Amino acid sequence: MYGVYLIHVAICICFMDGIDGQPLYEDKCHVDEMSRPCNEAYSNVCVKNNPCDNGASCGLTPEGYICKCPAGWQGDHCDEDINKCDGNPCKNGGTCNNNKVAFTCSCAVGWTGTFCEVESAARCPIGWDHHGNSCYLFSKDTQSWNNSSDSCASVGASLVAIESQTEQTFIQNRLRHEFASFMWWLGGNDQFVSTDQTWYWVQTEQKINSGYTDWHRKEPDNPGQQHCLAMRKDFNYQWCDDYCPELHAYICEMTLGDLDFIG
Ligand SMILES: [Ca+2]
Ligand SMILES: [Ca+2]
Repeated sequence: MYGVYLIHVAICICFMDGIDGQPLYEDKCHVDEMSRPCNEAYSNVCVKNNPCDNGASCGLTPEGYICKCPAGWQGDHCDEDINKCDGNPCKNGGTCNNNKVAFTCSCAVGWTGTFCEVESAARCPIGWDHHGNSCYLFSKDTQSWNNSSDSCASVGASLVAIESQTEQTFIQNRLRHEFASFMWWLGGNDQFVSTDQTWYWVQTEQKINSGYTDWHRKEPDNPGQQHCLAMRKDFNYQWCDDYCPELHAYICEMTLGDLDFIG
């Protein structure tokens, strides 16, 4: 029996070599004429009563067996799931999902790639126009300024704030070529912050006359009465004040950073 034991030990060390990158049994031991006892031991320990979970390799050792774990698993029996999301490998606000073999990243809008490290082109919702860092919706209906503002808010936007010549030019071109409405509400109001008739963009809460403006030369012409900002076709879509209850078309704007709801 002693002799058999020694043979067993020698061959089973051979199996240990096997689990370090080599096929377990065949390559290392099939030429060994004394391999049969170990072959039987392997069959009993690693095949009939396989102690290794999750597809791990099983090998014999002088002390018994050893499991070599596949990626994503750890522990003596490879039954402990390694948290692949430790330290959050997902960048730019991505969410890590700890799957069985590896992790995956659910990327925030505007990012893609395994680690959300690649910037992707953000998209505007269908029916909206993209310009610069914003999406624009040109209404097909007419409403009061307040209801127009509510309509924009209901789709996650606000009445447009025109803050540069390029934005004004973009909107003018769209209105000239594709829309018939005579007047359009913009997101300006001179009763928004206080009643002192200072014009503000409601979207940004910035003073309109401190930044870019494109007032028509005769406007605003009714301070104290016309509290809402609009653009008129016969003014070449320059700006004017108007009575807020008037029914006009309107333009909604949302910035691409607000597009959280688009997957
Ligand atoms: Ca804007
Ligand atoms: Ca006016």
